[in-house]
Amino acid sequence: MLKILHTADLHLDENAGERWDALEELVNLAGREEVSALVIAGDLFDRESAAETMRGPLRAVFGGCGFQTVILPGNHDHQAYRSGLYFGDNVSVIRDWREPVCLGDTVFWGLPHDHLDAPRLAARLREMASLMNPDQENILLFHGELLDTFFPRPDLGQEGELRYMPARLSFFDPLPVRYILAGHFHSRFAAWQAPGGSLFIYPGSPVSVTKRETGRRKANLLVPGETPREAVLNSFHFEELLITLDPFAGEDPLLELDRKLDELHPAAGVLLTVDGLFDGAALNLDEDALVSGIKQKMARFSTAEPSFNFIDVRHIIEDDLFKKFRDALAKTDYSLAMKKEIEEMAIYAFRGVRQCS
Ligand SMILES: [Mn+2]
Repeated sequence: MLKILHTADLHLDENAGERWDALEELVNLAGREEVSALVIAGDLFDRESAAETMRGPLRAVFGGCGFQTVILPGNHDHQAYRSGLYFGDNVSVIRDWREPVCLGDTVFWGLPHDHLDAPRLAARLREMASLMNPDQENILLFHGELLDTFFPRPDLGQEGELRYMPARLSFFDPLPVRYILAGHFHSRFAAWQAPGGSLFIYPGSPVSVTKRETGRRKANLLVPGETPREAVLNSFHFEELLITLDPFAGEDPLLELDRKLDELHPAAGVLLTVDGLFDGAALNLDEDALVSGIKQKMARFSTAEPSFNFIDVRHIIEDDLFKKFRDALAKTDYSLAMKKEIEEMAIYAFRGVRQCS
């Protein structure tokens, strides 16, 4: 078998430069790892028109490589691969399920875009199995949904409600293949052993396309004889960050934010939510100053979308009645955690009283 780098769902788009950067990272990684093949298991392009404008520059990216790129059309980009189109030297497109791509003694089969329901897909795979020589190393490229395991629908990317190529792991049993290199599921790297022994692998998108695709992105590095390796990429990816302010913490929330931001990769797109309550008087910080402080800290990330749900409750903490309540609470035997919870409830209750009056 060959050494292979497997990815899918780049969704290249003229308006999303980070996806192009991810493609270049993958090509560089494939070169460094000296793979024989880069497999793109569907949705290289977000749509046909993106393929039209990007085919030119792509030729240069793929053309200079010492490996073969094997592309499977997906549900987003299947119209981009009309016969006769040139994607670069060393690029093969699987346009027909009966016509595999052979590299050395490895045979790459694929199911290009089709509208198959589950029974017809199972039948198609049985037909494909009859064309395969079990004495050869056969690898299947597949772009579609695996029904065996539950994925929340948004984890697929932007697919609406339609099921695309719905497969069960058992559908692949008739095929004499060791690996099923798949695409369509964006969220994360995931692999399953099919009952017949083949391994089904979703690498996850190599660059975040939607905000559901959080965390460092990966690709699948298949080294002959080894279990598939998760190659962690430096590509753009979303990260969710939640900071809940505590009105009695005493620490400047901007310091906590700094600490959490330091743990993120510089290419992260930060989805920050700051909620909770704070005592602006104790911190010498009003809501305006807190917002501009947060924005300043976030400036080092190219994509930062803060959501501000916090409230300065200094007027309540300084309220005489609230102070009396806190003193009384302090003298009780409640645990610290319970006292904190009661204090917070009391602040919310005091806010309600003030708003009503
Ligand atoms: Mn797809």
